[in-house]
Amino acid sequence: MKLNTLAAAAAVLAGSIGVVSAADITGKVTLKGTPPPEPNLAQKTEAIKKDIFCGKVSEGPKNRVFVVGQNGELGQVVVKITEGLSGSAPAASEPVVLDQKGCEYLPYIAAVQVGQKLMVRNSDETLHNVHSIPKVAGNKESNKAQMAKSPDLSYTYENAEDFLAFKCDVHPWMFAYVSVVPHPFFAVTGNDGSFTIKNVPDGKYKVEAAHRKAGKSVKEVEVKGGNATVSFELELKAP
Ligand SMILES: [Cu+2]
Repeated sequence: MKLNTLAAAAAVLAGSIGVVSAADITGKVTLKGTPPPEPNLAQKTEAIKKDIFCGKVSEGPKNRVFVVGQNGELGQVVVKITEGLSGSAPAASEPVVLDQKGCEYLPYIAAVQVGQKLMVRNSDETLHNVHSIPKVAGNKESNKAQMAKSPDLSYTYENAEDFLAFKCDVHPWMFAYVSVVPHPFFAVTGNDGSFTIKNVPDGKYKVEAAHRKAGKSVKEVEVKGGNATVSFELELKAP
């Protein structure tokens, strides 16, 4: 039996993905069009100023929805494989951390695998109230007060869901969104629009880039014995 046949057989036996040969899918997401300003900026600024703690530590509301570079580089885009994978891979043991700092959720957009731990932290010297509001059946809603210096809250989700909402019931401007992905092959773009999906086994895939307000784009990518690159351009429709 040839070596590669052996490896393939081992992969089938293990019933897992990522065994044979793996490489990274890297790329960049850009935005076409001018992003709208953050909604209700004046009201948010007013609300933050009124809060005894947040008024001191917050830098004020920023445009959290659109993080766009000079050449349209788009941050906070969830990039994931949507077709072409077979088998399953266990969730990473390393948790994803969603922090509350300066009376904002950091990051604004995150992603976890189904079954992977999401830890919500309170780094502020004030009370936050973490309220998660899933839309997909089977993912549980949760509403918990989190005092300053109290332990992280831990969450796992059973089903895939795009942009599962987290809000703070004490501070109405605080939101974050967490995409739950059924496998480990996903990434969130940085402020420079770039992403890396690590250790993808050889194969032909569909890869989706999804922004909460700028829509989605899907591209075909082949990984064959080395790293692959793919870029996306999301376009804002005129309002
Ligand atoms: Cu809060």
